[in-house]
Amino acid sequence: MESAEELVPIYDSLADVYGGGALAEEAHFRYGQIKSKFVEIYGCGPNLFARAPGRVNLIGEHIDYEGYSVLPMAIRQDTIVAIRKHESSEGLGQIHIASNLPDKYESISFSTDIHQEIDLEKMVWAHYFMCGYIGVFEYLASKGIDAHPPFGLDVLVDGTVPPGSGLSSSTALVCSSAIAIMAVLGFNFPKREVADFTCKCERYIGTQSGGMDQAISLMAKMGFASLIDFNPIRATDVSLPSGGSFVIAHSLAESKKAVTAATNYNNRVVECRLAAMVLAVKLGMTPKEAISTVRTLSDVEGLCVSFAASLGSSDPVVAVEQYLHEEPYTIIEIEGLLSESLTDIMSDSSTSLSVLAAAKHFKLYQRAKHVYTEAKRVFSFQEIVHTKGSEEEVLEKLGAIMDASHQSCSVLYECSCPELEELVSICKDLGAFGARLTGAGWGGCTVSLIKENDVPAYILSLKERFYQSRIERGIINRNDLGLYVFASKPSNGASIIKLQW
Ligand code: NG1
Repeated sequence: MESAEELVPIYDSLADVYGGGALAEEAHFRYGQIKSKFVEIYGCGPNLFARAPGRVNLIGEHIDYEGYSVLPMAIRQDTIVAIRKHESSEGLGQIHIASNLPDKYESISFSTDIHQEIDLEKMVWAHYFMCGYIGVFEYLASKGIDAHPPFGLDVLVDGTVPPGSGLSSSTALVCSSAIAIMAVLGFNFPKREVADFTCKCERYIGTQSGGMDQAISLMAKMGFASLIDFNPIRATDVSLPSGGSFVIAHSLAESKKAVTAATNYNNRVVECRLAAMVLAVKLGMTPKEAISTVRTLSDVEGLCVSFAASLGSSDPVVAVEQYLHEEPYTIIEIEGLLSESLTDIMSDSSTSLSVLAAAKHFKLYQRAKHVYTEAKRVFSFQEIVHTKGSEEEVLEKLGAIMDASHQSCSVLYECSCPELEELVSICKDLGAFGARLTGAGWGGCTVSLIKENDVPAYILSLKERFYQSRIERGIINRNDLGLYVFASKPSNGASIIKLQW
């Protein structure tokens, strides 16, 4: 169990972060290059580095924002932020942010105003850094710490988590930025609290995200996946099944979560909230009570389970099947059930109002059924990992849960896309025990479970069956294939790095 008060670790050796041998050497080379680039841009070296990993979610999709536990692991791909705080003699200055890929991610400057708002109309990549910046100062203020004046910063970002891949490149950037800012101001805080405030501040980008990505990025331990619980955030180590390996493969469809939030990600958050309120009313709450007390499906699980118990079951889905209908709900129907207009109910959230403006109807039955069944799959997965069956038997059972999760994401939650469907079906054809989309979906990656010894042959076949035609069509470069399909061991969580060169 992760200690609640464990601070973000500070390392002076890259072997502590990445493991020893060739991995540490490779990291040394990378950090050396970042430092040289920093000097080239800003004329002197950074004060420190911070890094935060991406993650792959093994099971538990689209349920973190409903308050349910999830089971991800950190991957070796990460984002590094090199940072220097301006001296007081340099005046209050500005925040200068550059990247290792200047052609794709242009340099940009922001004011040091700690109350500035993110301009959602003009999205730029460095807004994720600014989410972290605003988040740190809000957190400091909540603790009664006055960190004024906010000195200018020079920043260089180097990332290896593929963007729009469902591997949480956005969170790797927000978390590494927040930690770098915190550290360069001379602070360190418990990982759990950093996970909590980075989850809140990433929402300034316009998505109503749950807390899975920030929690695993901060609290991951090398060699383990984690069961992440919420309210309060907790991480429990989960050993992965022996003999199995998780292979991550990109569908090459980019998942633009922030841009499509009103119709995709935030739409699902709103649909779940509506489903929860309608269930609450059907199960006996007054509309007023439901509107003021119910936000998520976990808030009404108790009511659903009590209803199920009256029919001899303990499954909340029984209530969903009884009280929600499969045909999509119109706004008028839901307003009739809740006796209030949806725009009034959601008036405290501009991103929810954007969902209402974009939506024609709401699939409450399907979304609620996905959430309750997926929440159960997380615990079944964790239980099976800990059982003592034969290696093959354990992998088969885990694979079946992953397949069921994909089916539910695809059919009930509708967060898949043709490229993900094609890739999942190829993974299954090639003998994966299980294969599913991972992360938000609507593009991005799949994760599949296969025998460890079969990894090289499996990846080779995936290349032939899925990627070869895309290489021929010029969609990707053959030399970049390693970025799109790889097996990953669970890596370390975020850290502050102070190197003696
Ligand atoms: P990705 O795939 O990284 O965009 C998103 C959310 C998670 C979770 C998953 C779906 C963010 C930062 N992350 O992840 O909280 O809801 O989708 O399970 O929004």
